[in-house]
Amino acid sequence: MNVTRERAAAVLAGNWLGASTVPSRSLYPHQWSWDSAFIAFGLRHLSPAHARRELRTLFAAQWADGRVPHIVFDPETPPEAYFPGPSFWQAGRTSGLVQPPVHARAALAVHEAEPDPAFLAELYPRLVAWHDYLRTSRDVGGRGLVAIVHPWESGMDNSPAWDEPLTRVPLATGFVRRDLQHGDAGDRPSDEDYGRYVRLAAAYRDSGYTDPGDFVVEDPGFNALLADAELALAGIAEELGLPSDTHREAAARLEKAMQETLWDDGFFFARDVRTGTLIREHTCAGLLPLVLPDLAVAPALLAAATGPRFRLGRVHGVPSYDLTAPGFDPGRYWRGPSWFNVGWLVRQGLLRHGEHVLAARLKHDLVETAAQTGFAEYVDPLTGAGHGTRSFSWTAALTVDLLTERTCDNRSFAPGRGLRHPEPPNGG
Ligand code: 2M8
Repeated sequence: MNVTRERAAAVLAGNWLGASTVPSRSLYPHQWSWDSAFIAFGLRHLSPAHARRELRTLFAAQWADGRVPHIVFDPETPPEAYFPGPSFWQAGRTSGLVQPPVHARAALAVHEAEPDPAFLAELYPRLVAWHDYLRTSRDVGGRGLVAIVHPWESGMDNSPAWDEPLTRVPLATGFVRRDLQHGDAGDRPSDEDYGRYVRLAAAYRDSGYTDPGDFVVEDPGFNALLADAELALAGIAEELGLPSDTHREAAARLEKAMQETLWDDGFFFARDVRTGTLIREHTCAGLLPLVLPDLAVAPALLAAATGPRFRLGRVHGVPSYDLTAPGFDPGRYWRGPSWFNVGWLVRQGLLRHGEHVLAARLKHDLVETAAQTGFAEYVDPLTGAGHGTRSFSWTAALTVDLLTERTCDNRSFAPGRGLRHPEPPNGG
């Protein structure tokens, strides 16, 4: 097996908790929602049973209202290992926020690696309920788009696009950040941002996780991934011999609403629902609609991706923020560095729009950079230097996916190192 693929597989084995994978043993010692989906894309090539187990564990924590929580806490990890932990959320063993819905695409991909209709049949109604929750409870703006109610829900926590809506949120004090014990402060969100995140999450919690509150934003990344997830759900329905039209129609409606509401001046921007205005920051979320194969504005969006703001193909990965903006910071979290999940998604988009040369260049860069940085959480787009934590699960998993073409190699996945349940029961 390729050495990089072997090293990536070892990272995943080391981060396997027994029924799911932690994004990082140190910085993120629980299960995260969209991380698990990206992890499943890699695990499916190494052990489809573990990939199925990863997604089943996440969906076992789904709420009755259909939401899939953004964190599922590991009961055996000490409470002080991560803040905010279960006692903050007061929601049993989960948080009450969500993350981008990449799970249907992951479930279909796992099935493609090793067909398992029973797995698809089990997940399908759960995925439908998840998407229904988003489409109904989260259409706060009433325009057919999903709104996020906390920066953490975007998965791009401290994106500069959230600065303006966050000014309405007062700062919380009196809590202890745990992340700074594991990460360089210059790579992480500022104390001020963190104070607002905590205040906002506490207010949502105190409303019983129902009142959207002060931060209500329609994010192009989140909505594009939901539209893509509806297309994946159509694929799952077809595999199960069920009608798929409703899912394709849902995807088309989302795409149309995004086009009418969030597209302006050659780019997709987030919309602040509370003020009704577009937030004119060019972030990588605005490139994610490229994953949609029928996107009418794809040529213009590709021009934005390869233009001076993102310089796709001429920098490392896909910068999380406009390279020409005064606030661009190559090392700080979602304010400039390139993240591997975004690069992997944009590559999918390039392939869907026939940009094979650029897709190949991006793939080569992602794999090389992941290997050279020890599977860093994110990298400086200008130098390729690693930032954040290392041995980061989705970096490793997506590297495995990029290095594998539809094969499964069970021998290459060998979790060990004090794991509680190394093998999934009943074949996962
Ligand atoms: C980061 O978010 C968490 C909060 O959810 C944090 O900063 O503590 C983000 O990069 C998010 O996208 C990711 O899912 C999570 C775990 O990797 O870390």
